[in-house]
Amino acid sequence: MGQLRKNFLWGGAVAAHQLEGAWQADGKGVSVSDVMTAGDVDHQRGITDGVLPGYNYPNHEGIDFYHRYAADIKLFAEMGFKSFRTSIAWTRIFPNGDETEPNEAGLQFYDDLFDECLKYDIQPVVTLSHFEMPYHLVTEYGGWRNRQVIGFFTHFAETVFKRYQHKVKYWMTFNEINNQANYHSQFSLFTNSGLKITADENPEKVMYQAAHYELVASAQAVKIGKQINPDFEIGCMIAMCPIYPLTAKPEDVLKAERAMQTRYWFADVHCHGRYPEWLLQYQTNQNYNLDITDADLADLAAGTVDYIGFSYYMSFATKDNGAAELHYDEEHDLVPNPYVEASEWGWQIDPVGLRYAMNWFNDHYHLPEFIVENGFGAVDQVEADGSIHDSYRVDYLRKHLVQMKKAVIEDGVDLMGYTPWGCIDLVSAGTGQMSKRYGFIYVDKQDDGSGTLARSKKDSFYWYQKVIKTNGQDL
Ligand code: P53
Repeated sequence: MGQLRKNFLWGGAVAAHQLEGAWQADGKGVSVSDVMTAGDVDHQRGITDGVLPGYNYPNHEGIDFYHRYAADIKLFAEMGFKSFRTSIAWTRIFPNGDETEPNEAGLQFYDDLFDECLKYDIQPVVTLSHFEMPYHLVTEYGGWRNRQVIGFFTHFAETVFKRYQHKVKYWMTFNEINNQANYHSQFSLFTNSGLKITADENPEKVMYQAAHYELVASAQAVKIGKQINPDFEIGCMIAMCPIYPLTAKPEDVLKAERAMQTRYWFADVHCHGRYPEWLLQYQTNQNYNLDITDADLADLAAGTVDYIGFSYYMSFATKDNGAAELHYDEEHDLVPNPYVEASEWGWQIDPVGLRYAMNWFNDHYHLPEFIVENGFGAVDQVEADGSIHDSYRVDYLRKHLVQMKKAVIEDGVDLMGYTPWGCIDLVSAGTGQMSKRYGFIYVDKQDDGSGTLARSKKDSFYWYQKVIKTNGQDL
């Protein structure tokens, strides 16, 4: 009978820009997340031309983790965390992105942060790029549509690999690199790749070009990292939302298959080191003539990842719409799945889909997996005595852990760890809200920016503590 690894990396996940705040401290530059305003379930976040007066930019303060991390990590340790996933804000190290010399104060911050984790035997798991590239690379270079950005990124990667080679073993290159498969979304293109599409551009073509440069940069980073420390484990990070056919109608099944290909080819390149045939054919048929050199292809082949890091929140469903071309556009092609419920933000809750996803990854790539995000964004109610009874969050996580264990114990998936998202309440990436909470730890901060920033334990804190203590036996 299989079981969870003995050194299973139970923990929690965050991203620098969503909790650190201190957006200008100690020489930090402006990142793409610093020019994004607050939205909500009905209103997309705005992207302003630089930081302008009169707007609410929730990431500027975050939850002030930059100044409070020691107390927060102490709480993580109290829950029993074995790992803590965060990202390094590129703009703390290279404020503009194109400098040759790094900013020492930024490097020192992450030294201190990782030391604090290691003090409690908590392994840092570090994402290099999590929706926070330097804004200067957008305005001066056009974001990832520019080949020069590969060099800026690998310089950043090499700098932090060298600096933290004895403190960090687990790395990931680009967070949810495949969100931009939904190239109709300005949000995804901007957060993933710093892209602002102009009127004369084809957004799909620009996306494929930018993603190619990122994949080359990722592969080069893997190679550089292994030279610095052969014990590094460097993964990709894929946003996994399985896409089901709504019915057994063959056209619906084929549509869902194309949708899966369109959303997950990024993982093919990361894991196999080459493009899938369908995509090469598609790009040829579209006459995209992308800038993909033989040297790039050699880089991709030489820089495959060690493991698949992925987020899992929800599943999607699609059906054929009778269009002549087999195509997939999330805005128009996703349909509600009548067999599952959804969160207040419309995210379809599907624990069985997690087991499906883990099997799907395993069958395609035969690599270790790491669930680096999972969780339930919900509004929490603070009682008069300060307690927070978030049974809905425990219920969501428990159901997913049951399926996670089946994938390991019954299906033989090799799973490295589980780091649920937003282990402490933080700014939502999608909406910029505080009220879409994921944490085991509540943070007293509201959507309008008010609040004391005080931390308190929710019921789920004690539940997760027990889960970790029993290595997932007692859910
Ligand atoms: P929020 C879309 C679909 C799945 C995951 O999301 C996504 C997104 C983008 O919103 O993002 C990941 O905060 C991402 C985190 C993010 C988390 O999921 O919109 O890696 O940065 O906070 C949850 O509720």
